[in-house]
Amino acid sequence: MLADDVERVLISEEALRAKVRELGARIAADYAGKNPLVVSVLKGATVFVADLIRAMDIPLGIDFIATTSYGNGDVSSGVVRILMDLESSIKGRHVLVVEDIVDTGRTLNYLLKVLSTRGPASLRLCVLLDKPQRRETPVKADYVGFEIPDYFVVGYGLDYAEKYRNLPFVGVLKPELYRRQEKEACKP
Ligand code: PRP
Ligand code: 7HP
Repeated sequence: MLADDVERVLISEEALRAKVRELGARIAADYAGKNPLVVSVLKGATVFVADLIRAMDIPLGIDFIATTSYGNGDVSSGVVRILMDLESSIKGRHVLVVEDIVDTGRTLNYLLKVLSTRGPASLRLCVLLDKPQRRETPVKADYVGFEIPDYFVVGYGLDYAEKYRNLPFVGVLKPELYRRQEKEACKP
């Protein structure tokens, strides 16, 4: 089973469900009458955003943008790129960027800068997980699900080498597996 690779569950399915419901209600109240555009950052945020928008009982639009910086491993390459851009214009729209995690801050610092140049009516950020100890570049999220310590976590959209995104909880991988996978990832 996929869950056997996890050393311990950091955030349970129940805790995720409760937090998403609470965030969705708060965000919906803040955006009432504004028809926001929810921008989901691929791929990690997909599971979170699918649950979050169903907890927001207001009219909204959704669009997707893909960035990459981590490649296949656990250490950021440091170079952020947009791999796939939004379909819609954000000019004059109330934009809410939804992301799974802010770690060093490089991805979101870059992405928010790019989006802010496109003339949105407002631009806010919602992240499920925040690892403040790892921050290298400033990023201020308007909505945060959970602050977590400096563990490499998987599940609920988050991957290690593209695996584990479909775990229904957020957990810490078994260290031996992590090391083995790192070696495997380094094989030519
Ligand atoms: C992950 C995550 C964030 C970013 C956070 O994306 O989804 O976008 O890393 O790290 P940072 O704060 O150090 O920049 P990744 O590039 O691994 O792509 P993915 O969402 O497709 O997994
Ligand atoms: C990116 C990322 N992906 C999965 N797990 C983590 O802990 C991560 N931090 N930054």
